[in-house]
Amino acid sequence: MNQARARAHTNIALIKYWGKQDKALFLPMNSSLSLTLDAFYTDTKVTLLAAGEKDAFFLNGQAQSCQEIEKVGAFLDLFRQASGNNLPARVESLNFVPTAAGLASSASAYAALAAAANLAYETDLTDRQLSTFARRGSGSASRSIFGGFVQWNKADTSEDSYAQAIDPADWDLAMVMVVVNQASKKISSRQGMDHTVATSPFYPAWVATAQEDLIAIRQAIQAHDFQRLGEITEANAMKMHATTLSANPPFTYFEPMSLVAQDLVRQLRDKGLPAYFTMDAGPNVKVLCRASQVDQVKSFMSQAFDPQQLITALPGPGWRQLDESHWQASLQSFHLRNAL
Ligand code: 2P0
Repeated sequence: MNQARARAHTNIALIKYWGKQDKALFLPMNSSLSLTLDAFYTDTKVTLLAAGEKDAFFLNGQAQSCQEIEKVGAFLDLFRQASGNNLPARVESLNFVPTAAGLASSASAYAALAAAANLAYETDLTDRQLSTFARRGSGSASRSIFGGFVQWNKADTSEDSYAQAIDPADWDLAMVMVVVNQASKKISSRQGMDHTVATSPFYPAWVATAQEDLIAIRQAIQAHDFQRLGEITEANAMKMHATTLSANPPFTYFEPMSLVAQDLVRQLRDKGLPAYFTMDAGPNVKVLCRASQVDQVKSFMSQAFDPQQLITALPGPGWRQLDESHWQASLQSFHLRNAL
């Protein structure tokens, strides 16, 4: 029986992926760059079934709907085609991305599924190829194959649009998630980016300048220049959000408390503490700061946010294989966490 398990961590983009040039292949309009985080991850087990059985999908111990099984099945088809092994599979996933964190889990979910499927179907992909497969589930999943700072390249062909590790990010960095609202977003990132590409007159400027931002942030990372890293991160996020405000009809992911969090981060800087924010397709604010200053950042943000709304994450690793004893430990800790 072919069976494999893998873990992949989530990531937050500092240079955002925002818009697709090919929706079917998930080819992005611009290259992006992210930081993989240690605190949030997905563990996935893929077990090949006998011919004639049907794909099955369990998320957090719950059997999923036909629609979800079809989505996972379509993703597994990539591995079935590549391996020539057409057997169906049972997929079990445990999401250690707490709902309370209000973070999307599609990046870690598809990266873990791709990594486990690659082992179970014996596709023998390199990590670079694996990132192109993960991308076909969700664009940002391409980046979760790797740890630290990761770049995902824009390209015109599927095999060339891969992610690659840039820097292990082992230099006094952290992210504090400010959970403004944990409800799921009204406009998904997929809908939001498509609508923006189609209607915002600012969109061409986004594409043109994202490349400049990418080059500049690569230099800041290489020089371990935290201030530049933060400035580029914050400006790039605001530029992405400006394209939503200029879409037709316009929309925004900002909520009143998102603006409060942004303002507190600016005040921190005015006080001489380097901290910068970014936001994705939702209202939560992620504060990039020095790991050694997390306590000060949290204490300052606690003027407006409860302690449980402030979650710390450090740079995290790329995907890794889990053995059955790890999987069992993972199941136990999942149930323990949810029993509390
Ligand atoms: C990012 N986001 O670079 C950007 C910034 C949200 C805002 O990647 O349609 O779930 O599945 O490729 O990867 C979230 O979008 O979108 C995302 P699909 P995905 O992190």
